[in-house]
Order: sequence, then structure tokens, then C-alpha cells
Amino acid sequence: MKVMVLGYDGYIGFPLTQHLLKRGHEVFGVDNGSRRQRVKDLESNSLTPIADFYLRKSRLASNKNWLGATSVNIGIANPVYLKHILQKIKPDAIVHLAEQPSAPWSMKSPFNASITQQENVLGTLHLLWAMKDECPEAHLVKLGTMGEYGTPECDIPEGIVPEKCLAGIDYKLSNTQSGTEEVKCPLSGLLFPRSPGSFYHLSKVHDTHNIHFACNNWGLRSTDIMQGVVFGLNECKNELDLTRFDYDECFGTAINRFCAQALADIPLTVYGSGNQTRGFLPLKDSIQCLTIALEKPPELGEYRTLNQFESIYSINDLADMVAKSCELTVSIQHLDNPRKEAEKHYYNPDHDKLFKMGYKPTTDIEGEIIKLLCALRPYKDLIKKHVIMPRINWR
Ligand code: USQ
Repeated sequence: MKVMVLGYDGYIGFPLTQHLLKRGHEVFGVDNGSRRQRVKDLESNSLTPIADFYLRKSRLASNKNWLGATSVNIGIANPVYLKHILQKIKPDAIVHLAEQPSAPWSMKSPFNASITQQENVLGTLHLLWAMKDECPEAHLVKLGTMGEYGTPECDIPEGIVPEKCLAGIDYKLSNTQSGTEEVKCPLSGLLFPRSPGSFYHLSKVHDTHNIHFACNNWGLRSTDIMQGVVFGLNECKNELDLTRFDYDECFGTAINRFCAQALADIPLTVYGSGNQTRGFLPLKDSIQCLTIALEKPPELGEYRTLNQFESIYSINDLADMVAKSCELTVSIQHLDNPRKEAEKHYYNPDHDKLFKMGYKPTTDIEGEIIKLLCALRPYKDLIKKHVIMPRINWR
């Protein structure tokens, strides 16, 4: 299959690109290197010593299935340029990972909120128009987030309101044509309500509506991935093939940050009570799931949502697991929560579809945390301690 990976230089994009090439897919990459620059602007670094942008590209080019790459910010550039790229490549599938991925970064200033929504919402919008004109049968695999849903007091379905009412109330709908009565939620089939908690999460909700509309209106096909929090590293023999590893306040996610903190002898930064619960999955599993979605596309005109995570944990559970897995003595600190989020809440999202499509979790979370701590240990002296404490107040 000919796949275009937008964001091929990122945390998920780089190992996914390597994986797709190994599986025999042809890959064309798009990335403007903004993640590298933004981490540098925070005076942070990738803890893994990643190859520079050009060396990486030349390593990918050693694979005969690599079709080349271009550097463009699709939300800011003239949409005509993206149309030209699709016209030239004519991909069978597009994996769109090229969005500003950090919720804290989007809450830092009006500039950051505006750049996040411009890059994310307009980038996806430009992509949808270009697909309609140049490759209307291609499959768009788009990275959304579990954070679109927030933490409602009911089970969370996979994107769409199901027929069985979530509040447990059976509605009787009269079908005037057939004269029969159906028992189903009158809202079934509509997008499940979203309740995002940051301008970043909001940008993904706006994307969802635009993609849903493009599938219904133009007959495009898309898998919108509601992904949980990803952690860990890719496995590789050569250090140059390692993906980046961020641990700063903006681009580091909870487990990755806790592991870096444990190695740097900093008490783990649990925000608030630590009873916030989220879905998590190792990086390897994220790549497995994205590949399954790619290789099992939906029908033309279908908008499909997959909730992508392995298991749910509270932040306290994770901090305890990291503390127990580390050979050093690790303490845990509870900070005033810089975010506005529910700290005690119901959380039961559905995530059956990927399992039914063949997803097999690769490791248990504790085993993965132990592996991660071992893999990071050689780099522990490179940790920049001043980027650990949260400074962005969301309130
Ligand atoms: N948290 C801490 N301490 C920390 C960092 C985070 O207690 O040092 C807590 C947060 O308060 C939050 C939870 O851990 O309750 C998750 O935070 P996170 O920073 O790991 O993840 P989040 O900001 O939600 O965003 C990340 C990715 C984003 C993806 C999202 C999936 O950066 O791209 O969309 O995970 S989800 O969280 O399911 O929305």
C-alpha cells in the first residue's frame, strides 16, 4: 500500500514509518520539524539521543520503499501545496499525526492556543479538501484523543451514541411507516457528546466534526483514532533508530515523565489527588493498532471511530508502579493541580473494536515500565531538571 505519513519525524510517526516500511508498504513523509524546535524552545531535549532530521531522512532512504519526504506546515501553508503533493503521490492511505500534540502547550498563551487550533483544525481541513480533489478513495487515519470525551458520568462508546441508551433508559420510538415500535435511544447514530478540557483537546473535537462531515458529504473514508496516553520507547538495535523521548511539562506524558523523574531523583509529580483516571498504551501497541486500522480500512463514505488504549489506570496507580519498579528509592509529591480537571470521576470507555480487529497487547504495563527505566538509565545524566515542574496554569 502507498501510505503518506504526516508527522513522520515525531514520537509515534518515526517508529510507525519504520514499521510500515518493514511491512513492505511504500511511505512518503511530511514533517516540518516543529516538535524538535518547540522542545528546544522550552530549553528541554529528547532524553534519547535522536539522529538529526537529515541523518534520519537518509537512514529512511536506505529502504527501497521510502518515497521521499517534504517539509511543510499543512495548517499554515497554502492548501494548494498539499493538493500538489497528493496529486503527485496519489496515496492509498494517509496517517495524519502532524498536529500540535500538547495540551499544556496549548494553554500557555493566546499565541499557543491560536497556533494549536490553526495547525490542527486548518491542517486537517486542508487535508480533507485535498483528499476530495486528488484521492477521494484514500483512507484517512487521523489521530484524535480520548480526551475529546472528557469524563462524563456514563460509559463512553466508540465515537457514536449507541442504540442502547447510555443512561439505561429504554426509549420507545414509533415507526409511523411500518407501524412498529423500536426500543432505542433517539440520539443513536449521532456523534457522542464531547467535553474536552484544553484548547488542544478542543482542536481534536473540531477535527472530528470536520472529518465526520467530509465522510457524510463527500463520501471520504476515515478512521478517527481516540487514543489514550502513550508511553515507552520503540525497540531497535541501532540507537539512531530510537524515537524521541520527552519528559518536560508540555511534551512529556505522565508515565514517561514519572520514569525520567525517578531516574533524576525528583519526587514524582502527581497533580492534585492523583485519582484522575485515563486509558494508557505502550508505544509499540499504538503502532500495532495504527497498522491494524490502516490494513483494515472502512468502506467508502464510512466514518469509523476506534478508542485506542490498552487499560485504564489512575495517576496514583502509575506513580506507585514507577516507584516500585525503580531500583532507587523514589518518593511521590502531590502538587496543586495546574489543570482544571475532575480528580474523582466515573470512567468506563468502551475499547472493544480494536481487540475484535486483532489487537493483541504486547506486554503488561509493569513489565513495560521496568523495560523503559532500563532503557533510559544510560541517559539519566542528560535530564534537564529545570523543565520538570509544571509552570503553566490552566485556570
Ligand atoms: N499528570 C500528572 N503529573 C504529571 C503529568 C500529568 O499527574 O507530571 C496527570 C494529568 O493531570 C492528567 C493525566 O496525568 O490527569 C494525563 O496527563 P498527560 O500529560 O499524560 O496527558 P494529556 O495532557 O492528557 O495528553 C496526552 C497527550 C495527548 C493525548 C492525550 C490522550 O499529550 O496528545 O491526546 O494524552 S488523553 O489523555 O486520553 O486525552
